[in-house]
Amino acid sequence: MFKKVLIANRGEIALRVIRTCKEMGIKTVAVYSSADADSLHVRFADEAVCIGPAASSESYLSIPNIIAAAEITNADAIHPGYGFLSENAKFSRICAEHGIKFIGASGDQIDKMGDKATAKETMKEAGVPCVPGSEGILETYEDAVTKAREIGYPVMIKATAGGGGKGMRAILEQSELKSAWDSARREAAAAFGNDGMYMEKLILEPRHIEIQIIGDSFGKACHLSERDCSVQRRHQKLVEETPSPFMTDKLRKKMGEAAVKAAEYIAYEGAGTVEFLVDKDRNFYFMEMNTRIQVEHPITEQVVGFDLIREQIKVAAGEPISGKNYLPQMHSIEVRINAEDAFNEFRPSPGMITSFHAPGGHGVRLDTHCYSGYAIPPYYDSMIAKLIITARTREESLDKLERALNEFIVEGIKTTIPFHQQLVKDKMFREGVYTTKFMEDFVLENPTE
Ligand code: MV4
Repeated sequence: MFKKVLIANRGEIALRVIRTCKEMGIKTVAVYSSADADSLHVRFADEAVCIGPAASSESYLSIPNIIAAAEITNADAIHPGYGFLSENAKFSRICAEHGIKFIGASGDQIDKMGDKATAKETMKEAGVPCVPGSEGILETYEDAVTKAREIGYPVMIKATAGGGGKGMRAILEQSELKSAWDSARREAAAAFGNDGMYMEKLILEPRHIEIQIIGDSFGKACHLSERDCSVQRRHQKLVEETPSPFMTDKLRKKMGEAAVKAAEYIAYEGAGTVEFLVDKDRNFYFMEMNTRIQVEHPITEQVVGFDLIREQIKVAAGEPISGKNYLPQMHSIEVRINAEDAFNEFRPSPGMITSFHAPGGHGVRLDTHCYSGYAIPPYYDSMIAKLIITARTREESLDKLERALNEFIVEGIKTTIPFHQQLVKDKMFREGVYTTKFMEDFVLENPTE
């Protein structure tokens, strides 16, 4: 087992990893930017190294600075958390070259899944269901016209370097294709320096349902059931729950088997997520694979009963997995609390938290790095807490969520708590009949108007 793990991240996930390391008797090294000197991850780690100024590009994204911190402190592994360098193939390879275990995917696996057209081809080879569409990249606009006719409108074009909706366009009829093609390519070139595009049949009002998997260094993988992440706004997840209200035992078995097949085909090592689009008839299609621990991993931990960070560390250290799959024994829901003004387009609201009271009680877990007197820096993402509720049924979870939100006090900044308080009372949400289109139709009432 590792003796010392460096956590190449900040915020709640850095704390989350430190906690598990402590329970496992592993020493921890925090790294921090000058904007995070007062952060709890710095306080709670055994050692802390300042790796640069506030700008992420010169601190949390600086490979030389992080490797230097690991070498100085003699860390034998690096946990990257999510975001930042967690899906950076170059960083994974550089860690390996320095004899530091990267607790995550190999450079080759990250490369394979990071290029979406390649990922899709690989999954098709593995026998995982994919949306009908182009085989690989479309070379010219004329190729796109031909392919769209062949697939049949409506279609979607996607940037191969994309993800998170950038460089992606829905096209309902041929008259829209030219301008969509040009603007998506331009957007992809500017955002990723890669304007490669591929095409798929458009799935109307899909659900976003993902399967958590874990693979070991012996080529064996298992799944830990699904998370429904359909409640999103501009490709930012707001709420995740498991089991999905749309799931059936039969569909879970099929999607779970497909996700395990995907992982074993590439001999995936570590925790990963296979994302699927699910249509109204419960057909499911591979969308993307995330080669990292995700923000929403706690709901899975709550319903299967174990610590995913511990499992990540164990497989990274060469331990085998048990080999069986895990089904949800409870219901769990996570709401992301962001320092944002929900009544003003979810505009970021950084600044000093003057008062902070965490909700508690049975079935309530709060993963956060915040406290009264903590100043949220403006340089990083706006998530300040994850409220994770667990109960025997969805109904009990939602009642408990409503109760917990009502006792959650954050003063000094705007948060998305008021949004969640309205969401939890929404009829459609309560009934569990929501798709990725849900937030487009959701009307938030502004109590001050
Ligand atoms: C789609 C789709 C419909 N049909 N692909 C959005 C992010 C990117 N990773 C893939 N996305 C989509 N791909 C086909 N063929 C609809 C979406 C989509 C979406 C997917 C998951 C969650 C939220 C979404 C919001 C808008 C569009």
